[in-house]
Amino acid sequence: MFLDHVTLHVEAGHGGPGAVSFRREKSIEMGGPDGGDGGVGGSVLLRATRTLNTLNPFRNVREFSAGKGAAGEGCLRKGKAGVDVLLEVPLGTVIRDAASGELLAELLNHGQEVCVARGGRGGLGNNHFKSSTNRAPRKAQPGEDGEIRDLELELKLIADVGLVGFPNAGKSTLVSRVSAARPKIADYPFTTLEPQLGVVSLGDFGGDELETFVIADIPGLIEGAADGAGLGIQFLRHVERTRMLLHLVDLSDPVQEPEEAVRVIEGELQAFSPVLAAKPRWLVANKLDALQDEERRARFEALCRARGQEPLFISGVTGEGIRPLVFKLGGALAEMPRE
Ligand SMILES: Nc1nc2c(ncn2[C@@H]2O[C@H](COP(=O)(O)OP(=O)(O)OP(=O)(O)O)[C@@H](O)[C@H]2O)c(=O)[nH]1
Ligand SMILES: [Mg+2]
Repeated sequence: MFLDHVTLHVEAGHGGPGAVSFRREKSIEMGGPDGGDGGVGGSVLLRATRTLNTLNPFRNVREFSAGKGAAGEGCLRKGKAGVDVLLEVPLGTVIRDAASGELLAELLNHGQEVCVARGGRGGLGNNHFKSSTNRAPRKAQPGEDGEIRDLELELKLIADVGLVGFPNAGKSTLVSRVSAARPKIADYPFTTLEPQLGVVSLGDFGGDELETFVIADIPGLIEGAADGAGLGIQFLRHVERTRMLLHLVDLSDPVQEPEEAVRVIEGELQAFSPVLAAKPRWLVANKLDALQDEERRARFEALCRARGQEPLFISGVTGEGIRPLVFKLGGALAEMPRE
């Protein structure tokens, strides 16, 4: 399974101590104070990146410490800042303080960054402590502690691909084939009552392991769903932010014609939101293994060609056509902008 929740321990770096030092010049045996300040400690930062879809990078390592600030030196030289720790997390990561539950950030955009543990300030060097009464202060500050905290990271996945279709079209079967998600599958309509997400890794299909996308399984739609028939269309909001839709058509259905399936689902999508209906949407014919009527295949092909789409045939049960579909999706998503 993929990791969508993790607790991390982060420690920012201690600030470096300020220096106690005095100027040395040829003519003066002991000049004024010139101790530089300590360097600031390194911070721990989280940055959202679109190249991740899970919190799996934190499976084994969950403790991170940033570098200490260096001590200040003579001649007013400031100590070097400690090295920051920058951790990459997927888009949709919600970050809370584990102790207080306080929401620290929700990282939604690529490159968005948040500092979760600030490095300690460097101590002031003795140069800051001279006064009219004390021209040779031997005092300098120690550096301050860096912040230390436990963080709760929770991933609210943003699906890339939404699955739509009639009940029983095989949406959940497909999701269980391509991801580690295990939605309930049964031969009656409305088996799926709540949206479920699965992470698809191209690595599982012989491709690049780092290439992943998220697929959303939602309940089936029927004619009149917009008016409340079946489970209605409210759950379509869960695929509103996806980048594209797959419309699964059961090609083995002896009653439902493919043209009809397309017309009904398109109508319901349109009724929910024209924006959703305008998203890129591919027709995918499922249950190829159980296809009785070869004429259906030809009609489905014609439907696809009329839309300028390559016909896609799969069987969620035998796995036929699934691997090419996954690669085709991966390739298309790589070209599509994210919101
Ligand atoms: N023969 C065959 N049966 C399939 C295939 N894919 C799914 N099924 C069967 O179709 C039935 C419905 O599958 P689900 O995956 O639950 O369908 P769904 O679209 O998620 O249905 P809802 O959740 O009710 O909307 C199950 O009995 C599956 O075993 C396929 O490729 N071939
Ligand atoms: Mg289902």
